[in-house]
Amino acid sequence: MKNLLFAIITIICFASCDDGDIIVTSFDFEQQTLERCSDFDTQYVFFKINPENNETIAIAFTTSNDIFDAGDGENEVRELELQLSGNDNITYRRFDESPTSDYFCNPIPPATPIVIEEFISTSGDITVFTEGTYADSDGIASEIEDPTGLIDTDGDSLPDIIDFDDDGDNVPTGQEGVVLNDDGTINTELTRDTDGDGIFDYLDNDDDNDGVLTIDEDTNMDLNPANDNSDPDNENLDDYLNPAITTSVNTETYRLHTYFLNNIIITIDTQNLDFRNQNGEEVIRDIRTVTFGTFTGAPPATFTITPMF
Ligand SMILES: [Ca+2]
Ligand SMILES: [Ca+2]
Ligand SMILES: [Ca+2]
Ligand SMILES: [Ca+2]
Repeated sequence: MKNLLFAIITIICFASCDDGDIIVTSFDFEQQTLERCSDFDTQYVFFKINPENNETIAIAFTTSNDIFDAGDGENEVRELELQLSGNDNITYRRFDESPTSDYFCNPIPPATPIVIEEFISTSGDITVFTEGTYADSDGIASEIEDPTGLIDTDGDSLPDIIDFDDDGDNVPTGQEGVVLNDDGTINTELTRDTDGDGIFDYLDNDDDNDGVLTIDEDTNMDLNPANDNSDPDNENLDDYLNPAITTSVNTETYRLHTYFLNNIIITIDTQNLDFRNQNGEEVIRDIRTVTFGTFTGAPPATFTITPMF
């Protein structure tokens, strides 16, 4: 990904200038932090403020895609190509004094500060790159759980690193007796293996090896086998951990799963911009691909899904 500044741009005057006049100006926001308004539905607004020159540049674009989701839970970079049009535009403004971020995050722009100069590009191509790190909340760090990121123990299409119920038995991994060493690796002595078959409970879909899958040892059928205790001699032992109880129901639904995208980085590239000033007399064209900015202020994104059984 290129990391160019935005941008030395040539103004070519029409009408108001003599033929052949070329004015070189600079929209230089390289040092400014990219900020974001979060109050809009499907329109995203990102902006930079240069308080020294009382100038700003903002991009607005609409997409039904959630740009804070890198994609399918496995690929950690996604490219989204969009085109500017109408209210989806890039606006450069110079003011009589520097605005604050409230200026952009208001559906109706405030009357002050006063706009002295404005250039808007309502055409051009933008590419939004979303990067991040997917993870679940099962207590095992992804690099420990599966450094390849490819293993899907229960075959529910969620890789183990984002699957909070790795064996698909409707008892979350975090409740299946995993014990970690100080370095985050799995303690093979203390991690629970109820039936002693060499498969830890969090990866074992028949934890007590009684021939009834844990997911089916759910007498009250609430998609939680960890609250069914029908053995009067072992009231504190869940049926799915009790080989003496083999009551079976037919469960064909996974419980709701949650995973996260952390360390989100949004990078916006632009190309083929075509700025016009208020009266349309000046045109600024920039066909190059340049980076509008990089945004790192997003909180982790949360995803919920019920995998197909
Ligand atoms: Ca899985
Ligand atoms: Ca997992
Ligand atoms: Ca299990
Ligand atoms: Ca049992």
